[in-house]
Amino acid sequence: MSFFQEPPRLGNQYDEDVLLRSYLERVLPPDLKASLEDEFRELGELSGGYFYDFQLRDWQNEPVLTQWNAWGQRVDHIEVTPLWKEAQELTAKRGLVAVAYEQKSGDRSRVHQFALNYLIQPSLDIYSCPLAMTDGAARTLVSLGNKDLVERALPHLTSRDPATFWTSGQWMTERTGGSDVGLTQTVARRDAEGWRLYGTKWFTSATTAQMALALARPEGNGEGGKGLALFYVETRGADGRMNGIQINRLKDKLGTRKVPTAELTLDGARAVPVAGLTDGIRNMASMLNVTRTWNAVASAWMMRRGLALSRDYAKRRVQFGAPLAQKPLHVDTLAGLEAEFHGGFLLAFRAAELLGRMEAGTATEEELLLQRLVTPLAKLTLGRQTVHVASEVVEGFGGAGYVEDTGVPRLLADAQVLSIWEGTTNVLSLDALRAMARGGALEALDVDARRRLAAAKDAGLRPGVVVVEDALGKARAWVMEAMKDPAGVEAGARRFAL
Ligand code: MFK
Ligand code: FAD
Repeated sequence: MSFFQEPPRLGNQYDEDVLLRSYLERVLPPDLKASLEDEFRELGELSGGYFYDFQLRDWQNEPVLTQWNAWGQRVDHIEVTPLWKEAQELTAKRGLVAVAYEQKSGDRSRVHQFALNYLIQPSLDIYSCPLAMTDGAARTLVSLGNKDLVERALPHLTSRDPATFWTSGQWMTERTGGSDVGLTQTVARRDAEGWRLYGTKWFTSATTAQMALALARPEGNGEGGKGLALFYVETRGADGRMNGIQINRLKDKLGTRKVPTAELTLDGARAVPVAGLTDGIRNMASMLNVTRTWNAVASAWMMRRGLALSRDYAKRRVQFGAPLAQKPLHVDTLAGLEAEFHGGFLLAFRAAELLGRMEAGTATEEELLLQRLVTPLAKLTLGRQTVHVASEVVEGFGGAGYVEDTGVPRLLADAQVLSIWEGTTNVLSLDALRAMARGGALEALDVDARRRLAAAKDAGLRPGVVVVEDALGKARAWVMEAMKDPAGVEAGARRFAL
């Protein structure tokens, strides 16, 4: 009889995730955890069942841009994939953004929100991209305290009703630079009715968003990031026509192919300054803080999905007389990846915890310093880890891992973006140095690490403690050396951060 290999299958992604459940047990008060358990289990079921099957069926669909209608009018309509349409409904109904703003889980609201997203997003084809930016925009409007814009946009960004829910874009990168955003060439001009933007935005993901926060230079302002201002833009007018915005094309990308990432021309787009007419980059920082935390947690959920598929496949694939799950070397390979994923998961959720405490106003001074440093460290570390883990996952499936309709290659192609967008590894390593330069952050990290090491020692986890102590010792030695040679600091920033 012919042989056919059974594909990998997923069960309930909450019940099967020992790490997530033990983590939530540790960080959520028992009553809160009990009250959220049904929600987690339902999303775990959808993620391993309905949406995973949908994702496999939907794999060939991609967003389509229609620039003109039959009568020659510019329409710039993007049709997203069927799965993305359902993801939008689900997001609103399950409060995948809203949970962080409702604050029903107090200073654990971010842990609650990110646990929900961690469970469901691996099956939603990077719909997390618009959600991260939506969340970042909501936080930025709240932080900068523009009352009119908060009243106008926040109810939409945090809505639980699919009919009124909005997503937001984040328009920073231009042809001149995505790292050095201070080179931005888009200008803002004031006329009798207000401000209008003129320029090109070179990478705008989730271009179906109803609004965006955009950087532009008010005419007459100086150069650099200080001369930029942060603007609020609604993408369409009340008549449904584009607001002085043209979508030139969708990018043809290595991965994230379900995400419509466009090049835009802004030709008189109406815009409203969010907070004054300078310091746009500083004002964008709370958005970056949120989206980089999403990026770190997204890296964790991508690693987890790859490993869940690999573990299941190892039970089904027989080579040399036994399932791979019984071959010591294959088991050892998966165990190494699992350990890497566990470390990454805990770092990403640490960033989420700190963000939640900062937003709820319960963070100590030490935690505020930690939050500023841990966010870039988590984003950059997990971004690199995920590429490595995804590559091993592909190899662990052998040739099937290289064949698109198994769904496995997509994991690697999508993982590669995590170290590029929201600031590359190098740029975030330099950001971590900047965070430390303010003083106190490295000390806060050291104190936090020592406290955790002491607890680990008490729990009898000696081998792990030795490894971490060694890494901390190296980091301290690097700082001492770096202080003697400031020129070497920049060159070594990435090694230090990782
Ligand atoms: C799946 C989940 C993920 C979803 C992803 C969504 C899709 C992807 C969308 C994108 O990729 S959006 C584009 C993301 N772009 C970046 O992340 C830009 C990367 N470049 C940097 O981060 C540069 O470091 C930066 C542009 C900030 C450098 O510009 P400057 O002009 O040299 O800024 P400078 O002087 O370092 O900082 C200006 C101010 O901002 C300073 O404050 P002051 O004016 O008070 O001195 C900084 O302290 C502050 N600042 C900068 N970075 C900060 C920050 N504050 C807090 N946190 C930070 N990270
Ligand atoms: P560059 O800045 O040219 O960087 C090239 C290399 O130089 C990198 O390896 C970088 O690490 C390195 N480098 C840069 N500066 C330094 C330095 N000082 N020291 C050492 N090394 C350095 N942007 C948006 O604004 N909105 C979006 O919605 C958006 N969506 C995106 C979606 C996708 C799929 C992708 C791939 C990108 C998206 N981006 C978006 C853009 C993204 O944020 C930028 O591509 C990224 O920040 C890097 O900028 P760059 O492409 O100009 O690369």
